[in-house]
Amino acid sequence: MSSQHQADATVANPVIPGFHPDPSICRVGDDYYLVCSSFEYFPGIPVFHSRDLVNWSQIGNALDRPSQLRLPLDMRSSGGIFAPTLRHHDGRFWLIVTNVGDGGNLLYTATDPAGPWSDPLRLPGVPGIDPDLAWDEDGTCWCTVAGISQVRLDPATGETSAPHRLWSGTTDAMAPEAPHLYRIGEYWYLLIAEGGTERGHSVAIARGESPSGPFEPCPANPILTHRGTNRPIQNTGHADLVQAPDGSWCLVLLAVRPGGGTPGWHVLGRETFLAPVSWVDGWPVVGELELQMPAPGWPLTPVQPVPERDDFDQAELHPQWISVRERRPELCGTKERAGWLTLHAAGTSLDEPDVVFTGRRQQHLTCRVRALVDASAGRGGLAVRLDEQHHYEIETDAGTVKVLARIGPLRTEVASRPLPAGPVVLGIDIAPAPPQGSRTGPDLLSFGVEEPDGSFTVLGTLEGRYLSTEVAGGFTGRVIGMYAASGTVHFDWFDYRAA
Ligand code: 6LW
Repeated sequence: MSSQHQADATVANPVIPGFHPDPSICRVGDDYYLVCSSFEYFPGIPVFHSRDLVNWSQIGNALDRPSQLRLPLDMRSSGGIFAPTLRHHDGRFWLIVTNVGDGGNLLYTATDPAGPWSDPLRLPGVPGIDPDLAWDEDGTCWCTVAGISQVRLDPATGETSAPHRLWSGTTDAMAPEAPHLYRIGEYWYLLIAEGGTERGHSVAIARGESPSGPFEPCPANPILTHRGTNRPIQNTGHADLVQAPDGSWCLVLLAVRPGGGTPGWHVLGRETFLAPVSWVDGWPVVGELELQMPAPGWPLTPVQPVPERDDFDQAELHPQWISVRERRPELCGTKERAGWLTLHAAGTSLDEPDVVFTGRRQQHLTCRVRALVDASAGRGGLAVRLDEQHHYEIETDAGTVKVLARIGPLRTEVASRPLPAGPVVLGIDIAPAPPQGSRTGPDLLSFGVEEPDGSFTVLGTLEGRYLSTEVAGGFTGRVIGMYAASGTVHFDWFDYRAA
């Protein structure tokens, strides 16, 4: 790692691209740690580290054992892990989160945020989603949830006081949620999101002298929203405040990058952005939120990018890889055939909740994916997945290769071609759609095979809007990966390149 200072350069937003919503951040000395929601995917809650708030690397997933994360098969996609809060207190990291598929709010602790994290302490008395943790000067722990309500929490036992209402946010604004409570200077600040997690999303704040209220709303609320603007970054909300290395302040927040014409479709899910904050009269003022922002005044600490190609030559999978609902070692792993990822089918297709699928988030609007697949003992391939009802795939069973699409209730075979025996390189190319007026979709996805001479033959090209949140609904984003639909399928390598 090298250190550098780029006085007149810019840095890119989002700082963590792809499906990384509901960021929560904490600072410990010179280190920053950040977590995101993970919904139906296992392992859950990606954990990132940074020294500069701009360059982040994933150091693990907090919930990587079945005893920590239960995602039942009857739980729909976009259920599961919602909106964690990460804090450091009393020499330990604390992670509080709602698992809507497993009974509600859960509390975990760790001494190292890379793990291992504890098994969960269940919190039946915490009355809603988006739980926050804050400790006052007396050591009392306050847990604040969407609504906005609060309980006193004993983090050792999980016991809570009766809930009381703190604030309902701006009059008539929908969905007051994502509360975070901070002591900054002489006030307690209650930061929330409101307006819903779609185009109306916004960030508002109130302050008071006590962590349990009363709170006075900021006269300038919302302190951040891009609603009704033509800015490329939309749905701005669900934020967390943090002090920067130079003592100034920043927000991490979620937002999206819609593409195409009307109404605009975002395909990568809700991503993590960074915005500068200044203080005026004891209120935070959020600076410009841009795709390219002026480089901060503190030194930048670049991180090693994740290698483009994973050769599956390690016993453990890199933390970027996520599976649907569970990852049973006997069905998914690199130990059975050295240097290959082996998948054994459970469900019969990506339509099923128990599909054996392992993928990574699509993080770039333009990207190229290739994988060497041996399906001599089964059927499977590469898929772009939004949920069970919205996915495209290229699938081989040794004798043939097919392009398949599932959009809502419809399933269709887009193309089919015979294949010679032996492993085959399957591929997906994704790029923004050329503009063709207001109904242009966000992007095009081309599925094909690599020929022995290295050229790429496209078998089918599909429109990307059907794999967008505006069409599919839910809270996630695209995940691109490998799956087995029948028998056993081996993958020698998987290569993802941003273009
Ligand atoms: C989360 C809520 C939200 O619980 O979306 O955008 C919900 N904000 O705070 C799911 O991520």
